[in-house]
Amino acid sequence: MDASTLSPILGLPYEAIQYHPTTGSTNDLALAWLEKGAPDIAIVLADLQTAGRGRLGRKWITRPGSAIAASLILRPTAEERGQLALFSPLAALALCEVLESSFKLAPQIKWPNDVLLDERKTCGILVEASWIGGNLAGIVIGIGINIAADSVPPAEDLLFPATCLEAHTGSIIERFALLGSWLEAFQRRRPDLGRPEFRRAWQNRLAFLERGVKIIPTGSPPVFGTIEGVADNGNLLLRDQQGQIQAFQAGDVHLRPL
Ligand code: BT5
Repeated sequence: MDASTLSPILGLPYEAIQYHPTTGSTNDLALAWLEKGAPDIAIVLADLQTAGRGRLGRKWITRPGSAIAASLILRPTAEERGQLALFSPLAALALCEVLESSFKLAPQIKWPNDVLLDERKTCGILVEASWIGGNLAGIVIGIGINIAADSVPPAEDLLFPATCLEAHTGSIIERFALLGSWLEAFQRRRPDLGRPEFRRAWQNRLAFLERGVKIIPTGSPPVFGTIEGVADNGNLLLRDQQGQIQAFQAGDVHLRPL
């Protein structure tokens, strides 16, 4: 695979694509490329990651030939800069829309941004920003999607149950074509960032809505409650056991269904 073969599949000029058979983390390569002047909507892909990252220092496992590991570089507009926290749910929403329209699946988004099928994780997203002298140079949206059975790590490596797309479609998925569809859906949805229709589309797919969950803020005792939805700014709204609505920001909490 190379950038010129991927160019028509992804709908991007080949100068905006880097493909690596093996790398540590595509997010690292994308952050480096961003600092060297990569354009808005440039992408780094790898077949195998040896040091894939999750959030809060966790690991993401990408096995060769069976998954998507990609990092999309964005240079947010002035308006988008006020809504950076919404880019990861935007990426999740775009994937849900592709899975619904192309494969008739019913994916859900585990707040803030994991994509689940039958309550098992099939996609993880890690957004990182690059700041130069106090100014935002851009952001990188890292997305890992489990496609074929080999991509699913053994249960002992997981904090939450995992699955892959082909376990639910029953047919083989062309992974680069799927990535192209995701890019298209992402760009179609991008102008909706922060608008009411974006929040509605996200909330309509929210996993564990109106169900009991445990929220574990880093360094604080867990909070039990029922998921009420998401706020316009992306915070999770939880009705606690006293009936009060509490808002949680992504990044410093874990969510577990009861
Ligand atoms: C995430 O973190 O889910 C973000 C994953 C982002 C991965 C992409 S791949 C391309 C780009 N380059 C990178 O280096 N990263 C991005 P988090 O919510 O913290 O979940 C991490 C947890 O998911 C781990 O602790 C495991 O329990 C679990 N996990 C690891 N690999 C998995 C996999 N392939 N499928 C499902 N779960 C996995």
